[in-house]
Amino acid sequence: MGNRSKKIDFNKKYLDMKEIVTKQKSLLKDTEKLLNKQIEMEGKSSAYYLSMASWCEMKGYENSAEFLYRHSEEERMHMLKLIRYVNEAGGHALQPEIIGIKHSFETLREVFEQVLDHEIAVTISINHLVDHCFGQKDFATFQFLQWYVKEQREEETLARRALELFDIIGEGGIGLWTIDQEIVKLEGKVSAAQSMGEGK
Ligand code: OFO
Repeated sequence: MGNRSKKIDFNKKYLDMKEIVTKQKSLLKDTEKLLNKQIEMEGKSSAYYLSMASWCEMKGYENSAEFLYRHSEEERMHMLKLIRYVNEAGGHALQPEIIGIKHSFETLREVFEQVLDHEIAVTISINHLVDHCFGQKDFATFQFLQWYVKEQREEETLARRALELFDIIGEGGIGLWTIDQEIVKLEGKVSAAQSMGEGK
């Protein structure tokens, strides 16, 4: 057999194989749809935090800006992780269209109030997805999502701690400057506290 016909033979086998794999697709349509909605939500989180980071940087809140730039990157990673999972499970992950991102904020406190509101909305969405997968006996996706359940617990706590700083320190005098200094230290403290709670 010449090289060319070997190549054709291989291509044919590969196409047949793809068909077999597609028939064995494990993801239900409803689950795929919900996962795509979650992809959109993570993409929006990334864009929200990027916009907030830029506002903070422009206003001179450098540490808050760093904190939010980093979180924007993390949310993008959450989105990519979901995209790869959906495609590996035989579905089609869709690049979300992101519009309507807010660019201006009244105060630094408003930024962190919105971070907390947004993280609570993400947790509700993840819980709904987990509940759906359990109901459908899709235990593979259920297990995959446990990472997000844990991540949300940490992110919600982090957002709460950030907001508490405004009440504890106060915004008058050098208060805002101090809050901006303290915000970056929170991450280490929250993850250490959670590791201790998990007995690590
Ligand atoms: Fe904090 O949103 Fe991702 O998971």
